[in-house]
Amino acid sequence: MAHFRRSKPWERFTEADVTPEGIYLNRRQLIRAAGRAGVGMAGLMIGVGAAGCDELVDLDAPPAPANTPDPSTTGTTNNATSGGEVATFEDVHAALYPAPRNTAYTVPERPLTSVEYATTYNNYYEFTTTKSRVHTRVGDFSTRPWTVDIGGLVRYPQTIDVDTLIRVMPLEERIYRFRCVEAWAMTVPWTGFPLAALLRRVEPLAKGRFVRFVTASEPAVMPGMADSPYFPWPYFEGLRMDEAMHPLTLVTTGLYGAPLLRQNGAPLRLIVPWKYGYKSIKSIVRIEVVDRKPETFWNAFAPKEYGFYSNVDPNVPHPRWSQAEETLLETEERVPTMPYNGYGDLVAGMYR
Ligand SMILES: Nc1nc2c(c(=O)[nH]1)N[C@H]1C(S)=C(S)[C@@H](COP(=O)(O)O)O[C@H]1N2
Ligand SMILES: [Mo]
Repeated sequence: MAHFRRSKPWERFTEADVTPEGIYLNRRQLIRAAGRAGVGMAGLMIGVGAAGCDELVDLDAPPAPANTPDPSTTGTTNNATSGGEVATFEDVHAALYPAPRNTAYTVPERPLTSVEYATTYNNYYEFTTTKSRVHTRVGDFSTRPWTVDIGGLVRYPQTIDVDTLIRVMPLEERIYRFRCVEAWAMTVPWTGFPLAALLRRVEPLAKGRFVRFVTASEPAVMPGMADSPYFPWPYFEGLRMDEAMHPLTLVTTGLYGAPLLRQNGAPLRLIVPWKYGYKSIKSIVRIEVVDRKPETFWNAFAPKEYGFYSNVDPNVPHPRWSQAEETLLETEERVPTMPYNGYGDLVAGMYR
């Protein structure tokens, strides 16, 4: 990421560091949102003008697909504008979505799974093990304010406010296949940024060989934690450094052109599309660079059933069921499972 000023420390990753790389890509949305909300552009446009900002086009891009506003984000404000104007982060988010689509990542052979299915059929055991009920149980879980700790073996460990992060990182939209180990699959557009872009900013040290991730642990508002006390809470996951740095590995902030809903892992989750879905950890509060292969939630719980790498593989059955086929959510079509979930061209080289 040559455009990051790497000589400057992570401590600059603040409001004042909302630089063109984070903003100018989304300028048309910013302008639209400013018009809607009556927000002055001066503050939102901090930093713009320095680079690549000469084309004011496409002001009338189509609106985002319908999505339900997330009441957990209501009412909090931030200082995204200057001159006494205060935008809520909802305004800021409205300005960031939909993010520009990266057409390098599309799924031509499968239908998109509707937002209704993707937001009402969920795995999120902190809330319940019943997929169709997760979205009814997230009501007391607040995703603001929210900070993410990024540390371990990095040069610039940092605790960062999620809204600062979302504004600074280069958001884009990608359509990915998503394959749960339970043999259902969906295809949806995620919004996010490559984990590599974030890791480069904190500069992993040479001895950092793996990255571990931890989910929020709020038993008072996550009823599934008490319902299933035999799980090794909080949820935690890990990737090898090359997997973490792979361009497919997306820190995800949105789904279907809108901020993530809580049932999908708001405010921030991982998407690792060539691995079984449980690697795609939700509501991340900590990212840590470590020197040894970290333990993972599902491997700790059932080591014979869930490994660390968990790459999608039709030829390796789960001990209790086949992985040769999968069922597409919504259409219920049965299709053959693809090695690496169809991303073998891009990732198989990491496993030779
Ligand atoms: N913290 C946390 N992350 C999680 C899970 C979970 O239970 N808790 N479930 C995983 C599993 S098994 C899957 S298939 C996906 C489901 O993501 P979705 O509900 O957005 O489809 O989230 C993954 N991330
Ligand atoms: Mo899953």
